[in-house]
Amino acid sequence: MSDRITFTMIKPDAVADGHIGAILGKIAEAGFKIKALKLTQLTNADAKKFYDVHAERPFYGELVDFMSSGPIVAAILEKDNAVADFRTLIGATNPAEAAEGTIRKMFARSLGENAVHGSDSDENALLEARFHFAGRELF
Ligand code: 3AN
Repeated sequence: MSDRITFTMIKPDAVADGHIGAILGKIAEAGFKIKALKLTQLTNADAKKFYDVHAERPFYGELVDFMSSGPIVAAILEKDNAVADFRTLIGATNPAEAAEGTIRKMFARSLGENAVHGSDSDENALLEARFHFAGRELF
């Protein structure tokens, strides 16, 4: 399954703004099957671990504080070419640069509070999926 799954989070901004249903609708419309799904909240330590690859970036502290600031929706999604197709669906990191009709263009607040996460490789998709879900939560 490794080249057919990606991992996503609906971030605290989009959850607080009431966009869970609309975002899941866009994901389903685009042909992704939901393999796992939950509403949860990252602790500060969880967010630090999840974003460890960005530890040296200047926005790391801000990112960790934001990602642990409120509930998120975590999901594992399945589709052919899942990682690349999902990144196309969500759009550029900065919503100001995201294409019309993308999730970030429609729902993100800003570069830092950009509505959704999408894995950047098959390898990271598996690591991120395992970070958030136990085997028995996967369908
Ligand atoms: P993407 O989520 O599009 O893969 P990354 O991996 O470069 O983008 O960044 C991870 C997350 O860090 C982004 N989703 C965004 O929330 C945050 N981020 C990225 N660049 C900045 C920045 N310059 N200032 C604040 N937050 C940022």
